[in-house]
Amino acid sequence: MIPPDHPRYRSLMVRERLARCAEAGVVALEGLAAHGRGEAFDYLIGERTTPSALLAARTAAAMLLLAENPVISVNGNTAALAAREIGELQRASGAAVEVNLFHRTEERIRRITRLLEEEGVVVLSGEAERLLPLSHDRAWCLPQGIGAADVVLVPLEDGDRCAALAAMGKRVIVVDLNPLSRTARTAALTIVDEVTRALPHVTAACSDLDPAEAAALITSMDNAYLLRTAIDEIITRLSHALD
Ligand code: PTJ
Repeated sequence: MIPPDHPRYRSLMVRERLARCAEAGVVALEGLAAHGRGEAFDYLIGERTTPSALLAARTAAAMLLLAENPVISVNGNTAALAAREIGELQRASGAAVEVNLFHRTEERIRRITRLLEEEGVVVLSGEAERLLPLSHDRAWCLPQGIGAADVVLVPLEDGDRCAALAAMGKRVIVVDLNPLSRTARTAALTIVDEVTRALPHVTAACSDLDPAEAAALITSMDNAYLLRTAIDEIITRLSHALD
């Protein structure tokens, strides 16, 4: 039992949830290691949404709203951490939701789908096909989902699928706490923020952006600037660490 007055209560509760979801076959064991890397970067950015991450979240909303076929791609970690937030974003943006896994088994797809549906997410179903030029199982996706998407939001992604999607002409938005990752540098837009903090900002912006602001955000989008700003935040925090 984790005492609520523990200074790292929230972080410990999140770890406990992920451990339970790993036992239930939703989160891959490798997903626990991926979470640890995310935690380390979150510590470095101060466990808060930075102004540049907020700008990225609003730009992501603009991209989703102006897309013809937006799709949110969900893996085990994202489902375990943010099923409710995915449902809220789906309702605000009109995006389709598809489960796409690195450590893919039909059983995990079923369990993750059930977890998402319990939180009100409408999950695409159908016959997946090997549509992406990748040697691993993230290549499997639905022709009417990621296959037909023009904009794909992928929280906690690994870089090569991001590159494959971009090479197919799709605009990829990622949520990744690591501004140095290949994924972050390959995406059209990177939100350097923790997924449960980032998604509600995207959802809120879907409701309050007017068309002129949405168009302006897309015109001025600059992923290199967003990544540089995130790295500058980390450098500033580190340089004041012992003040
Ligand atoms: O469920 P599966 O089978 O699709 O597998 C999912 C994992 C996460 C195991 C798989 O996609 C993977 O190995 O991912 P990577 O390559 O480790 O990348 C995950 C990225 O997400 C890392 O750069 C982490 O820093 C980042 N990350 C981890 N937790 C969070 C996060 N970013 C935002 N919010 C988090 N909570």
